[in-house]
Amino acid sequence: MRDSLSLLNANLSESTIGNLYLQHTPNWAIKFNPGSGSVISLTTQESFIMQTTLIIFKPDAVQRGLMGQLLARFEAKGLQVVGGKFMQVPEAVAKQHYAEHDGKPFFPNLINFITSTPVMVLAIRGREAVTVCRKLIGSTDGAAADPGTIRGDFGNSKAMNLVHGSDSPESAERELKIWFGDGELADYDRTIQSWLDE
Ligand code: RTP
Ligand code: MG
Repeated sequence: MRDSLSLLNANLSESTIGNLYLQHTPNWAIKFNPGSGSVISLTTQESFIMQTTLIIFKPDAVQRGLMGQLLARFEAKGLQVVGGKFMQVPEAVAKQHYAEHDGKPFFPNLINFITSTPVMVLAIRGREAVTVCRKLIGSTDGAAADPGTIRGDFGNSKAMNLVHGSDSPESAERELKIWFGDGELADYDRTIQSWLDE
């Protein structure tokens, strides 16, 4: 193991997953317990693509009293809430968030909708969280969304589709900066983490 570790020493970078500390190269991750310093595993990096994504429970979810049921789906999947705020969305923030849709016919209605009632904004972290959350949410139009997804199970509308989720890691990075300031995301350990991300 020592030889392997010294071979990997060049290009090491550091990150954490819950209570586990990682050093990794683009191809390999060394996972060890920071308390004892003991190595837990040496695995390919693909297993450990941790991401944080932006989720919004939209006004229809708030009005319909669905926030608890929706959050339960993300928690049941093993994802970690690392940020949250319940807020009335300023028009400027709505326009910044949905800037890619500016000029489309549905844009004015979208801005009216998202600013009509407070929303719950969440930062959700986990392995492949961007893609995983988009799958949990389902396709844009509730009428077309698969049963088992949030939009497939709770709605039948394209405009009022309950939940927003970032559509790529780049979007997640951009959107998280819009909704959360420095220090507003919480890095904390979950003792259950090692049972969830193997
Ligand atoms: P979101 O950004 O809210 O997670 O939704 P999405 O990726 O599934 O869909 P997107 O194409 O980004 O559209 C953003 C939101 O605009 C509303 N919309 N209305 N009437 C229409 O044709 C139409 N198309 C989109 C939806 O509320 C959609 O979620
Ligand atoms: Mg979108």
